[in-house]
Amino acid sequence: MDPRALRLMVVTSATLGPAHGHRGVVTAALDGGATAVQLRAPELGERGLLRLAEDLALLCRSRGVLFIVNDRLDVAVGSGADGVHLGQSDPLAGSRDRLGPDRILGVSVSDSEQARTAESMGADYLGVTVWATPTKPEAIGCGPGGLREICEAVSIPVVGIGGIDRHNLSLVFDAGASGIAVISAVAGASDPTAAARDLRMLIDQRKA
Ligand code: TZP
Repeated sequence: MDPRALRLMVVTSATLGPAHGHRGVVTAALDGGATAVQLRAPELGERGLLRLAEDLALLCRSRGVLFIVNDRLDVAVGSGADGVHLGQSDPLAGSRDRLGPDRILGVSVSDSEQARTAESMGADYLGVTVWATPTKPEAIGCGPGGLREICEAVSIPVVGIGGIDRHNLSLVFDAGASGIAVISAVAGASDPTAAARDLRMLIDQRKA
């Protein structure tokens, strides 16, 4: 896949900070120049999630921005999303077949071995927790050094996540990542559109 589509992935939260709601976060992300949006709504049941994902898939498509559903492969396929992001506890075997060849498969990994396995099972990109974050306390960060090892182990794009903001994003790109995924830095901002625009500008400056 084109790694440029992963430069700035905004992950939604309905509860963080000022709580703009999933749609509010997505609208702000699109207006602020996010290149990808990931719907992460563990609080929603199947029907509510599907309805929201259908709405957001159309919205993102109309703006030419990648739309990924977290965890729920069935919802990703049923809603017309561009892809799904799975964790290590989600069943990876068979996911590529169920998604079909055109949808994007993202997989969270925390070391080089998991990274190579995910790549061999058809992942299009990898997500790596770089720093510990209150947003997902159970996620263990591997630091910029661990991220670099993973980036060097695979040939698919890698996205850093976890505690990333305007002050530390350069360390993530220095380690070889193609992009960053953020929750607090956009969804938790008082002005999420301005926050996304700021991150996008900093990333583009680096990549120029
Ligand atoms: N996966 C690993 S860390 C994380 C997820 C979903 C949360 C990232 O949130 P934040 O607020 O950008 O640190």
